[in-house]
Amino acid sequence: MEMTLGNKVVLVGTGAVGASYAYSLMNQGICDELVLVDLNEEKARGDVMDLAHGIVYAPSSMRISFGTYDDCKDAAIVVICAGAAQKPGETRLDLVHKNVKIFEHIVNGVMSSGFNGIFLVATNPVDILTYATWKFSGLPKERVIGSGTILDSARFRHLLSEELGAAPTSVHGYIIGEHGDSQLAVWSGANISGTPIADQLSSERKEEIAVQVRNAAYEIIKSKGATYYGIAMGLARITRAILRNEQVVLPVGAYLDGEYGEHDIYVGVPSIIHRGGVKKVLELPLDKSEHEKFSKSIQTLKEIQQPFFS
Ligand code: 6V0
Repeated sequence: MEMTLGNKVVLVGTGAVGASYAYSLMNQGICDELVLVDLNEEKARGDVMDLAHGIVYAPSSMRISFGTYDDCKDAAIVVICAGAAQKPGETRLDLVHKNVKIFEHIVNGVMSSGFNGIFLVATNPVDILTYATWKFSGLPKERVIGSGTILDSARFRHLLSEELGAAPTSVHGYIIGEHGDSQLAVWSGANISGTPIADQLSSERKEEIAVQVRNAAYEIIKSKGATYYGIAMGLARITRAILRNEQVVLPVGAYLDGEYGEHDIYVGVPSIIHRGGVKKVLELPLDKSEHEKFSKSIQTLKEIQQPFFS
């Protein structure tokens, strides 16, 4: 059966991340119709009202309503930001038990509607939960996408932009691997206008930047309890790339089926995004140490994933 087109988005989970994502969609005029679903009906209904009052000042109109899983039937994208959030001191991987259970319920609910679009997953641990969404949904791997390292790569580019005094859009570099502690910065490919960045920074400075990227979430959570604006913009960027068939390269959580010599795992890697989801996973020419770190990151994820999906 042909996948669902159109540009209706259903958001499951209107907590801090979900509500910020909805706000970004509205501000950027990305879709015509947005439906909010949450276990906490009252909160979602409040968000619908609050957001609806902003539409008159948005770049284009957007129908926004409260809904249920039945509304996913003709949705182009279902975005999942629902679940338990990371508590101070808790790693993203600590969340796995709670959230796999929640996801089984949500994905089954969405699929029962007859949904035949694209899933976009943000809930942590995002790599494992993207894999869980793929398994529970039975959809083709290209149509299940995780936020992967979209946020980590944005944090990396932000820090590099400050370091080099150039706009983050002109500074290119990727964080790949787990959206979590085993991620790595691909220094070998980081560049400003094609000029390698690695040569311009000392080893110590590079390590400091990579650590700052890795610890950003912990730092923000410590100061204000949660992180949401950065990821919301990242999710909106992926949504726009899908709905407008942009064929743009973004670091998302994509399924590896032989790329980088790895199999059966969702992980953050640069990928071409189009209307059908992930069009192609790009294989960065990693140096030896990067390759080792990437394999290690995948191993870390597999050890957590295997007990659930062996
Ligand atoms: P939050 O503010 O607690 O919101 C979670 C929402 O999920 C709440 O509104 C709940 O009512 C709702 N919810 C819980 N269970 C269900 C269910 N079964 N069905 C429907 N709704 C449900 O959390 P917050 O919005 O801060 O974070 C959401 C998730 O995003 C967490 O797992 C975070 O760790 C994760 N993040 C992911 C990032 C990424 O880069 N991928 C970045 C930041 C946060």
